[in-house]
Amino acid sequence: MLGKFFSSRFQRAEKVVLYCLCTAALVVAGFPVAAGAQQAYPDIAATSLSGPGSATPLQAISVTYTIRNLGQVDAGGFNLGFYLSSDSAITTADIPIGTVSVCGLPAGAQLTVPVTLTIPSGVPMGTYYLGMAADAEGYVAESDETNNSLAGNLIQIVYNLPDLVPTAVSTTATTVYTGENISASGTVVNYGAPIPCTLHCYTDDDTGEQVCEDRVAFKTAFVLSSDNLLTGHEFAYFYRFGSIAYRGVCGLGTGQSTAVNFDATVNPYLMPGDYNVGLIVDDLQYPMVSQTDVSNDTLVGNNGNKVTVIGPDLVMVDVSGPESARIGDTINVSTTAKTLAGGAPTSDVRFCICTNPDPACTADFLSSCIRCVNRGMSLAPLETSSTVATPMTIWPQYNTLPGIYYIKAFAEIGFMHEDSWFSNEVDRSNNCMVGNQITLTAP
Ligand SMILES: [Ca+2]
Ligand SMILES: [Ca+2]
Ligand SMILES: [Ca+2]
Repeated sequence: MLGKFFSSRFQRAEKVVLYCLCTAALVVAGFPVAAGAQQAYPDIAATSLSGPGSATPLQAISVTYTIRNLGQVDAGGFNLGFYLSSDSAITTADIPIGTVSVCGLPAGAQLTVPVTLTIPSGVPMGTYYLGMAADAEGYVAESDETNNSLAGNLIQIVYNLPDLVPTAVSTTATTVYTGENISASGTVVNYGAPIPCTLHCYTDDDTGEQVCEDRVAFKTAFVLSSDNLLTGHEFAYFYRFGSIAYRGVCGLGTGQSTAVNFDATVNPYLMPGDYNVGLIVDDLQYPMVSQTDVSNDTLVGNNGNKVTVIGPDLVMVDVSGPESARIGDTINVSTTAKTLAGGAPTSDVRFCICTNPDPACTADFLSSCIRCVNRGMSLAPLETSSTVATPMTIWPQYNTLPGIYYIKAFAEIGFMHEDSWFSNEVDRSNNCMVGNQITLTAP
């Protein structure tokens, strides 16, 4: 009995064999059914089962079995399930490895047809009973329900390589802002061959002493995913923009599990929306461990609960500079901005001297400007204000005339990726500000 954990765990790995065996395929055997017996019900009985003595995960195995109808009444359709069990009592809580649908079994008939089953990945290394159970769902009312399951020969599940499987991932966070921290935890199991933990030793440049630390055998990664499919995409995305949380693991023995805890920063450029939490073992693109199965390296968890990510909204609060300057002078201008929602650690501020005082934050806000400089600005999530001051030279450009100008500032959050501009800001209409007038005089 391996319990419900394994039963649900292997549900997706179960290879359901759906073909129907009808009367033409039956071998009606001459075993005796007592004449005049009073059985008014069918009686399906599992009478023999055999398969190979060993197998590896994902291997197809050939299994031979016999079921009989010992009753005097024909049995209707039912399912025949095959299992791996740690003991000789075969139940549906064991690890399912396949199902055969049987259309029906006439009274006195027996069915002997070899079936090919696939050992699912993630079955812990070890020795199991090959098992079968007929009509576990109880479609057929029988005179004897106790003879429907049978343990066959022992089968050893062997691994030549490790098989890492994420088995849990969750967070208590329900809403997070971009740039904010999110904690999560997960569990990783190695069902396959052991991964040894080795030491990495080096000489500390500062102290000259030898330092030894655990060598990372593989990495685990916590991700937020907009869908249920964790692919290399998320991994590459977080790699590139640096907000994935990794956790290195030194080694993991056969059947061992390890907890991995993450303190992650939500990518400041993540698009607002609802996300699933996901756990990835090893690196999907640059794996550190050779495994028997990499198709089970990802898990979407949190019991279906999503995390709502709220994007940034940068708001200009102030912009100012001197009220007069000579063309060619260096002046100092400054601006203050804050975020009303998520963080914006790397926004860009553009300071300009412009002729048009129009404050409307539209595409041509800066079109009348004679001189601009860009500066980076960092903003933490929520209500944090940050001031950036920068010197700016009013170069005597050929068309710069003395007169009245306006100091303007425009900030934006986003990034360039493959020649396209991406911004996750909720509202960009409040990113512009017109400051004081500045009177420029001839150089
Ligand atoms: Ca029976
Ligand atoms: Ca794996
Ligand atoms: Ca904004």
